[in-house]
Amino acid sequence: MSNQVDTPESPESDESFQCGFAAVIGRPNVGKSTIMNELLGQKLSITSHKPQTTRHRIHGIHTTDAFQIVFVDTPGMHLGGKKSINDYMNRTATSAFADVDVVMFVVEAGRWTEEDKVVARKLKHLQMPIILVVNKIDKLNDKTELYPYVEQIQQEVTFDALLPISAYKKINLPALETEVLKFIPKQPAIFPEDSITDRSMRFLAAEMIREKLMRSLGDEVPYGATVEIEQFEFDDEEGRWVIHGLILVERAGQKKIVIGHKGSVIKDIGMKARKDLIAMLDARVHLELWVKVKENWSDDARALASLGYNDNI
Ligand SMILES: Nc1nc2c(ncn2[C@@H]2O[C@H](COP(=O)(O)OP(=O)(O)OP(=O)(O)O)[C@@H](O)[C@H]2O)c(=O)[nH]1
Ligand SMILES: [Mg+2]
Repeated sequence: MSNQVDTPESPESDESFQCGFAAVIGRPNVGKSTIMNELLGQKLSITSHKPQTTRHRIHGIHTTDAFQIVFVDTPGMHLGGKKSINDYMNRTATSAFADVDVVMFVVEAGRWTEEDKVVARKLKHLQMPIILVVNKIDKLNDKTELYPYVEQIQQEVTFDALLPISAYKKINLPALETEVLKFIPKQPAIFPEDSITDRSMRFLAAEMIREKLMRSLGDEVPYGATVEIEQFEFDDEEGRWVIHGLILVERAGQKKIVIGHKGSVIKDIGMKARKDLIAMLDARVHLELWVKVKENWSDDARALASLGYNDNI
């Protein structure tokens, strides 16, 4: 990572070394995953302009010679959805702050919604410190609007620090890191120096494909889609990764949309996903995608578990 400095001492031998967990919590679409990626200095968690992009908890590990922060990106807590997958996502987000050292409560500058209030209520009885991260300040024309906005939030949740930022315009990100570090205990690193996440390459590959579905398709279809990696192997002879991804949708009509006219949509999704996979694996990639209908997968607890929507991960 860019700010890593070579030092003869291993991080573990340094008594001032800090290591701990920081959960990134908030309603959908406030920019949680974008913030985590920016703090990590690399793209790990998928993002899109649609709410409910992140469906799983994912650790992003940032290690330097002075600290190791494990960011815990979470699905946006939301109201409205009544399916098993909505329960899974809300449960995953709520359980994410059980064992962390600090919570980053992310809100969107100028917008305080019913869903934000739900998150605030969940944070109210927490023992651990809370940093209120007001993201997307680049969207505010008049910065003085921040004062009444923060005052309104203050009535519903007590926080230990406040930081206005823009993940998109990279404003105040080093200050946010400094703020997080104030709450990270002194202890040796938990994960090896070169670990980036707790998730497998296979999981990240499925997520990259799902990101393209979120970004390329209209408003409804992405919510009925999930991705399973059926093959993930390195072909020594060809010197490339062979990845087979199965896109599951809930209805025949959705399958038609994902495939597109003469396969144009799925081809575009495949091209974009392949580009990300090449960057992630730093090798050539042969990607094949299929689409299959699996009715009601998002509201069927057993189907969800078999598709990796698993509380124990
Ligand atoms: N203008 C602006 N847009 C931002 C900023 N940060 C994130 N975004 C955009 O906001 C949208 C949502 O970002 P995500 O990072 O996917 O949001 P999230 O909170 O992880 O959303 P869920 O995973 O659905 O809970 C994307 O289109 C981002 O590019 C910011 O600082 N300014
Ligand atoms: Mg997200």
